[in-house]
Amino acid sequence: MTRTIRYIPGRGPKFIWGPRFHAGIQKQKQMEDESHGQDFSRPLSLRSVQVTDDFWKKEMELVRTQMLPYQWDALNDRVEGAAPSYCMRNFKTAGKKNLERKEMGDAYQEPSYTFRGFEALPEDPEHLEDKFYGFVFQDSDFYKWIEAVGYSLTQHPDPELEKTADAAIDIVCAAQQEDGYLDTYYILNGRDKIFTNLKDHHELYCLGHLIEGAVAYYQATGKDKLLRAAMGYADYTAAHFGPEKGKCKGYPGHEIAEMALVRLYEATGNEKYLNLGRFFVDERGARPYYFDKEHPECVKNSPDGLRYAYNQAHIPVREQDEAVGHAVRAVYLYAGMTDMARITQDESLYHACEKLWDSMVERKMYITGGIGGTHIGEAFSFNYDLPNDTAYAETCAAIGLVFLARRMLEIKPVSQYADVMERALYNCVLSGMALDGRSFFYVNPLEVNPEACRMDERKAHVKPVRQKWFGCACCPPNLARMLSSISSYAYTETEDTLFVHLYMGSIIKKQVNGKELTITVSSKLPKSGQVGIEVSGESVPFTIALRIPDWCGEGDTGFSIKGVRDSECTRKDGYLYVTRCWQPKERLSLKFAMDVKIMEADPRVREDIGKVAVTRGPMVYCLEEADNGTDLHLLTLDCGKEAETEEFTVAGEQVIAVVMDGFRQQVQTSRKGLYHPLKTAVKEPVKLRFIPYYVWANRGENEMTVWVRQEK
Ligand code: FUB
Ligand code: ZN
Repeated sequence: MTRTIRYIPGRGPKFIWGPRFHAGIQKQKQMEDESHGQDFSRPLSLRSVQVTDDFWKKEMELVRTQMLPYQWDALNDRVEGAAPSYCMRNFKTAGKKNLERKEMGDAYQEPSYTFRGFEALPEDPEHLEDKFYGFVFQDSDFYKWIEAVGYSLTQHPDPELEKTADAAIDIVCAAQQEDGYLDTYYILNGRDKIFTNLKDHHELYCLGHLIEGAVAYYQATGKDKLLRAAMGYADYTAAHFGPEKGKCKGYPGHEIAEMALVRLYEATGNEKYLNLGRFFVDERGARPYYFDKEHPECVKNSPDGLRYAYNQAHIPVREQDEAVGHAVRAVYLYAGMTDMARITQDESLYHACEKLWDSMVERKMYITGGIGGTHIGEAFSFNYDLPNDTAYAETCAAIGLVFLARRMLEIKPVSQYADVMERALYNCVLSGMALDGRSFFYVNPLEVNPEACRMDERKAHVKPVRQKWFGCACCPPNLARMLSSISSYAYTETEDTLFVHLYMGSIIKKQVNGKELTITVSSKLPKSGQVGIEVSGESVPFTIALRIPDWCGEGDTGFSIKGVRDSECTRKDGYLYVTRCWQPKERLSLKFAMDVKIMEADPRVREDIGKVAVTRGPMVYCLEEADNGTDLHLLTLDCGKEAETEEFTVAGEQVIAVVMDGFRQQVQTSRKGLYHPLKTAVKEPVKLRFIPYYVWANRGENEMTVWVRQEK
């Protein structure tokens, strides 16, 4: 029998800053040891979750079998027809120079700094010199790749891949300088100018990615060579930056070091790293602006208060309440702020994160979970400015939004964070790669006319087909690390509670009061909304907190659960907390309604007025030319008619398509001239076939649109 639970509000985990609020780090550390996990949940370690899910396991296998080998080739410039990376080449060249320095001793001539532009390309690609090539942050592509390798190895040991990774780590470590410094752009172009252009160059960004990759690889394999390299570079950086007299008061122009340093602190217990991360967070936006010293030209060209908004450094972070500037930088910063708020119990920092979150998701986010409305500066635009055909919606920005959402959930489990996380994952993030894992989108538009991409410079950033690689290849390895660690976004835990944020088939090991439990989750998402949960192991009371997704609707028809008593359930902030002494073989069955929903945007989104989008469960749908013919702008959707769903195959991927009635306006070629007195349009009834957004552009170049005009 299916029954709906009576929910008792007000239960669930405490969310208190409590006496720990504002405690110094020393004190906080001690308190954390005493009560860590009581208030805040943490992601499950990848080792304790085995993903079995039909949908997500397939993505993880795609990373392992296709993306990692393919990307390794790309990093070594071995993909025919793809933009060269030069990433591993730069490390090798830096290692070679290191060796020469050792052999030559005092006779070695250090290069004095020469600027080589963001994308230093060889004059003669056939004969490369021992120089740095590519974007200044090219090192980070390897760091993201090794991070993905680490995650993948925890789920699927692969001695061959590990051997390749170990050899690659040797190459990278050979490039490290004796003092710990490690950034091939400056090692090869001249170390005399290191840390002199924090605003635009990416030494601290590369440090952040090095840390993330090194910790992941260490946690996967127990091998600490890269971790020691990362600590060496972090130590070097900590000796250079900080509040102490005589130290540099700069901070990263492109954020990520903030969250990485928290991670390094958590992995090593060394507070030096936490202090450095906190310094970077606290110093950002302080007056006088640090970047003014580096860039006097900026002082003349833009007013105080707007200056450095691109880098989120226009005002101190605790005063920021609008998401501005470069979207990836922004969400990486906010994720780091959230980590820092959690670990240092900093309530004012957390409240800034809440405001920035609201600014993004209520006024600046696409329905696909994409962020960044303008390609100018790869940035957030003003409120409600969400153009579909010139969208930026960079893959990395959606990934960063997922980072932030999970961190907000750790502090306070409120389902809206998971709703957005899920929206971004199933839509904008997955659209960033082809179904075969071998080509990628950097920009994820919601409307594409391939001719416009070719003919109109304003849309030149929008590609109608995915690319094999990019000179600036931040997105592809970011996808690899996100997908191979997907379970750490699905679940977080406190000592006695398992939070299920995303429904994903998995086998989870969890310790409760020293007893090991196995929780088995089965899920049919995104095809249908059936979920099953079983617990086995010793009988011990604990809580499973189940997110009730925003898309399923309320009441009996939206969500039902079998296998629990009312008295075992409470509901808070969009989660159903089921607390009981779980008996072996007891099964919880959940059913979330997955009706097709016709969505409209807030009328302040000018681009979408009069238009609708089709969604089903977490999936956003789109029309593609391959199914609906050309000139998609001539189509209207009859929203009054029932939607049908059917199994459909797109380039080998089984999906649920939505079929609805609509019309195609006829072009009256007999009418001369561009403009005419208004006449009732001539329309022909048509069936519209919508496919999930993430599978678009897998059948060659063609038109696509998410938003479709509503039939009057
Ligand atoms: O600057 C490093 C990365 O390159 C950014 O995160 C992306 O937006 C791209 O510009
Ligand atoms: Zn990117």
